[in-house]
Amino acid sequence: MLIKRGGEIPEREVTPEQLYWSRRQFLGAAGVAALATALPGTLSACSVREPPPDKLNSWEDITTYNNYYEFGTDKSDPHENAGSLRTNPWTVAVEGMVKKPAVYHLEDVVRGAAVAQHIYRMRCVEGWSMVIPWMGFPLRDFIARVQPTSQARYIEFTTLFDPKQMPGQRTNVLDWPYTEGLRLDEAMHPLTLLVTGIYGRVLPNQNGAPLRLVVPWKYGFKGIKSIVKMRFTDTQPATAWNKAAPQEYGFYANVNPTVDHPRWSQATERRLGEWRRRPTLMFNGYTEVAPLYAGMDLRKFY
Ligand SMILES: Nc1nc2c(c(=O)[nH]1)N[C@H]1C(S)=C(S)[C@@H](COP(=O)(O)O)O[C@H]1N2
Ligand SMILES: [Mo]
Repeated sequence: MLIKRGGEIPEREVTPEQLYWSRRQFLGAAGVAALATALPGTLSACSVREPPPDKLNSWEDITTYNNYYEFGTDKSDPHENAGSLRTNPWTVAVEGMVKKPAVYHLEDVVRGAAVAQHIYRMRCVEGWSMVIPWMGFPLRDFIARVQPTSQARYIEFTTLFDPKQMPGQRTNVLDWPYTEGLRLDEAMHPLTLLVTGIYGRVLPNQNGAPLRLVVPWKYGFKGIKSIVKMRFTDTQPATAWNKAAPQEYGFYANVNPTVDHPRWSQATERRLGEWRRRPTLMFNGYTEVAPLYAGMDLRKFY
């Protein structure tokens, strides 16, 4: 629960982002850190970074305009339907080419992790984008704990499969369970996060509670939600969207304004809350990842 302090607006009267900014303003970084330690759930630390160049999207935008096909295919469906997901208790199975394979309790995955705020631009292949203050920690820290063997080259991630909790899984809109994959060096990049929260709050179910992936230089669909398994392998894993429409969704899915999706140009995007389209940036602006793809033809490896 949030701590009430004298002189502050009661929590129920403000939106989370107003609360967030007012607390930042009045409490300063030390106060925000103290607040973070008082929050429930998985948040264990908080650091405040430089203000982002772009305005943050609102809590409302971030939590009501979602893609999460396990809860329906409309943008409003996850917000309406994801309440049926039980996120506690939760386990993550680590399998394959690792020295420490195990079924880890979520508390174990997050315990000791450097959970901090990371403000990232996010872009969906459908042509919309948002700026989101994620709470999470580098995936590489968890990878270091489970110790991949020298043969491991990829990680396959899997979302929960439970049609009782996930009504979309009673339809065949995708081949369930949803899976995604990263090359190990992409997974080890410091920008790649395991995320547990937004705006200093526990992640809402529709955004992938209790644990999801965020890879800001790739299209949104790589950011698999509600992860129950990570399998280390030497073979490029199949991914849900690649299986559904291989000519539309490749394994790499790097944000690239010069390579169009067959149905949507990738040259520009519409930031939620804005009307004029803005140009899409190579790697979504995260050009420090370019060395990961040195020498690769990104038209072929889309
Ligand atoms: N399990 C699962 N993960 C998923 C999806 C999904 O349908 N199922 N949709 C993806 C797509 S297409 C996008 S754009 C992002 C959206 O994340 P957000 O709703 O938190 O913005 O989640 C991705 N992760
Ligand atoms: Mo997406």
